[in-house]
Amino acid sequence: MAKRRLAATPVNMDTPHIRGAAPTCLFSIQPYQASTGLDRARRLDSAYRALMRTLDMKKTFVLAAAAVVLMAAPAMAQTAHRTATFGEVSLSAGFTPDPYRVSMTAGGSINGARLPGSCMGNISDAPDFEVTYDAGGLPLVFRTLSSADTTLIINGPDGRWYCDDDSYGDGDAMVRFSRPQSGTYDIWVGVLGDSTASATLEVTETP
Ligand SMILES: [Ca+2]
Repeated sequence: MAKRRLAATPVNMDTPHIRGAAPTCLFSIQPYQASTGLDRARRLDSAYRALMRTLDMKKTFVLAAAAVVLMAAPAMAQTAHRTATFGEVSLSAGFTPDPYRVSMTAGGSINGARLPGSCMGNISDAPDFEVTYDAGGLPLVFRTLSSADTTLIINGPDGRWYCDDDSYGDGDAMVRFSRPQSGTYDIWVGVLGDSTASATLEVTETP
């Protein structure tokens, strides 16, 4: 009679027979779970150590890659992605006030003639200024104002170099983009004769 009741009600947890069986059942499961937990902990620890080793390798690789870039930088010079010394601005077509003016100490110890095209003037490694421009139907013009003989060296959104010496008169430079592209313009204001000079960069859409 008792055997039949047990066999007939195996899923009823309130049945005294099942409650009585529970400790045996738990006893057989607990060591297994403890063992699985330990194994899992060991596996996790092992995986963690492997991950740390991988990260260390990657860190070493990244540091090595960075060292190569640092070594390459002086030879390339004028790397347009470097942070501009005198700041950056985002301008959209029709911006005000126009002209947008930036005061700076122009020039540097690098001869701009090393760049492609007819660039000239002493410049720095990092750009002097960076303009991110959202183009419309207007031209985009960069020009310098200085008592010194200044030049302009610009790396456009197309990656090309645009240079000028005296187009704005009195030794000042001007580069005009009739149909400017949207994107980043990295600008160096060069100096002829001296290594550095006080200068103002003007960004304007007025021809
Ligand atoms: Ca000039």
